[in-house]
Amino acid sequence: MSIEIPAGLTELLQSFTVEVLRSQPADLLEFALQYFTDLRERERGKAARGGPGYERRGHPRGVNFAPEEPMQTDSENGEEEDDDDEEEFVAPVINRFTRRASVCAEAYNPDEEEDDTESRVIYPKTDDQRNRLQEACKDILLFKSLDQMSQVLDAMFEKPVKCGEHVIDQGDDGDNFYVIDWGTYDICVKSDGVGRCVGNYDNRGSFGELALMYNTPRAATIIATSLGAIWGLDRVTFRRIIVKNNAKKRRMYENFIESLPFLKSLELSERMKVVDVIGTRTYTDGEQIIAQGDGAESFFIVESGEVRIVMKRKSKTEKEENGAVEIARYSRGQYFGELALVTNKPRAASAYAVGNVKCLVMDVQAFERLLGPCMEIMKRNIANYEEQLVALFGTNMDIADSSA
Ligand code: 1OR
Ligand code: 1OR
Repeated sequence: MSIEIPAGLTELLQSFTVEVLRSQPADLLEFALQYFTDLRERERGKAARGGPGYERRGHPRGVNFAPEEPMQTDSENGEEEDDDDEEEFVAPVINRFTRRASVCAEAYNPDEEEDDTESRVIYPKTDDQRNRLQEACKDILLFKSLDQMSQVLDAMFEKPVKCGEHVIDQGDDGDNFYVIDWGTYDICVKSDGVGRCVGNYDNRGSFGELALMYNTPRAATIIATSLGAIWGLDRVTFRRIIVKNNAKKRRMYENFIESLPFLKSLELSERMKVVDVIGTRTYTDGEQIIAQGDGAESFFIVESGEVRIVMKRKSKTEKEENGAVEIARYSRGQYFGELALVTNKPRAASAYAVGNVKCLVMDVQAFERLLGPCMEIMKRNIANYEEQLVALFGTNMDIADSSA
């Protein structure tokens, strides 16, 4: 006598098991009760709304669990938005390398895009992978102040990279956003048929957000210059979480960014792109924000609080330091950390928080890509530094050598 396994049972139990392993509940029975109650509620809700995702797919709700594949629901099916539907449980599976049929420079309107209700991708991870992923993501500006960070981490998958591999090719459709775990990568841009390397990543950072944010072809080619590994985040999850968060950021920062005199050479749309790529960092009283002599990766705008800029000088003949001098103080709306990015030299001074400080932060690639039109204003200011340097330290040494 053979026992027939009811359709959907395996998937149902697998998705439940995955949620248990992911959530590690203290009370399994209570969790199971909640899980299946939620599931039933959602099924009823879907049925009441016409349930487009499921009917079209023609399979029972549940997970096609395969360790190598993500578990995901279809989010591009035109369902209603539902920001609060955080606990969606999973269903099958798209190929993460599936490319969009076409792209164009669509208007930026996340509210019309992928919804929240059916988009959960989960790549199971070992403890080691999760730790490495968390470390790699902790300074990623696009991930700052996200409510759904655990969903982002769940959805990321590891991808080993060979030296010489093109991780992204300029002109392609955007499939994934990438965070660097380790390895070095060149950024190459081709224009008028001539390709050139315009920058690089050294064991940290992220790339591949532009094509996903703006539905445009890839703007650059990213080539691994060593062995390495990266973490990918699929386009659908990226748009569902990051692009939606960007809409919130635009609402929060639009007026502030509009009010900044040093950005006034930018078009409105360019200023909004600045908002899209910034992250916020907070500091407590006395905390160091920048260390003189360090390599530079970021540019800062003070949102609240006060920042002290302090410079140590060593005389050219003696090796001792001449002591630290406070050279500037910045408050809301003022920027710092541009000098090292413009001159490609180490940080010329240190920056410390006075009281609690919140800064908007932009990475060097975004700074170079977006703030070109503001360079005149910044360079004029840098010329002022030179004059002040002479006045303060009685030297006309190159300002960017001040860490020497
Ligand atoms: P994407 O989805 O367009 C290529 O795929 C990625 O390269 C892009 O997202 C960015 O994440 C990353 N211009 C364009 N893309 C850049 C640049 C860049 N830097 C990094 N990416 N720059 C201007 C070049 C004229 C900045 C160079 C430092
Ligand atoms: P950074 O990337 O070199 C330190 O990191 C930042 O301190 C620097 O960019 C500027 O944004 C900021 N000379 C050099 N850097 C200064 C100065 C400065 N003031 C602020 N920064 N001078 C002060 C002029 C009032 C001249 C030196 C005496």
